[in-house]
Amino acid sequence: MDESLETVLVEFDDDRGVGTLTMNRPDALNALNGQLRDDIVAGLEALEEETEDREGVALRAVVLEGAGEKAFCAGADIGGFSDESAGDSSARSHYDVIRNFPAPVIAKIDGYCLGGGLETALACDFRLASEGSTFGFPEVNLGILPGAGGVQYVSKLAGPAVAKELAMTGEHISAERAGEEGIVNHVYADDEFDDEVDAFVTDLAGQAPLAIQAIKKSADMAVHSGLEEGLAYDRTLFEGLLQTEDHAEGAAAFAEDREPEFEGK
Ligand code: CO8
Repeated sequence: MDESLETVLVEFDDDRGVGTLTMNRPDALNALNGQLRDDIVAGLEALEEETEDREGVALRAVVLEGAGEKAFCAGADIGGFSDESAGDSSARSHYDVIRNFPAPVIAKIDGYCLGGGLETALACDFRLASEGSTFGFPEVNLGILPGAGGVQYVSKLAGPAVAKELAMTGEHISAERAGEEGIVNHVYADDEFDDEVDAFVTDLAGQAPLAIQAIKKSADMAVHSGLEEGLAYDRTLFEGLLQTEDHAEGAAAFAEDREPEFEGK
């Protein structure tokens, strides 16, 4: 599969079951206009459609990246977001679609990751950054706050003091600092970035897919539930996974001292 939407390139790697969406407005540092937001949703739907008729879980992970050398995404398109946001409230937001997507979504961040771009990365399951990347919430300079939950997310990941510092000053922070604060999972040297991300994604895509889906749900549940409710939810997920062929395969592979081959069944 190799599909081009107006502002997003969509690829699917059959061997690993890995989809890649490339936000493709490099001249505007991949700023989010309405078209790009719609195309991210359409790209994720296209990956699901491409893989849904295959047996088991064929789509194991999705990488979201930005085209060009300078940015993952420089936030909402400043030229148009005041007009667009008003009429847009009933559309499924790309943030929600990423959050609820069954396969894990990995933000591959190489360059500026600002405003709505950082919120897009925060909606993903993982954030992997090159060391030259920078992060920030410049919304305050426009007299607004991050409108898609950025302060909430950073408060949970790094604490309210860091969230306030980022959102109230509008200053950019380095990838190293973002890593120290837990806003990104890993920071890699620029010249090793592609290989390291590839290795991370390949490992993730090789894990038992139904377990990965359940873990995504469990971790997201933990963010908005009490412990008792979360533990009960995990027990239900666990009992379901015990019945899967992937679990039988994992146990057999362990007993036979070989690598498991998971099919998502
Ligand atoms: N929107 C539109 N165009 C942009 C954006 C943007 N956010 N960022 C950069 N560009 C364009 C520039 O206008 C420029 O275009 P051109 O070449 O035609 O002049 C091109 O990208 C390259 O940018 P620069 O020349 O400025 O590159 P620099 O390396 O000098 O600077 C920066 C890079 C620091 C990233 C700088 O471009 C900048 O500060 N950009 C604005 C960043 C910003 O403020 N983003 C936040 C926007 S607000 C937001 O995201 C709110 C989300 C709320 C969601 C609400 C939903 C309802």
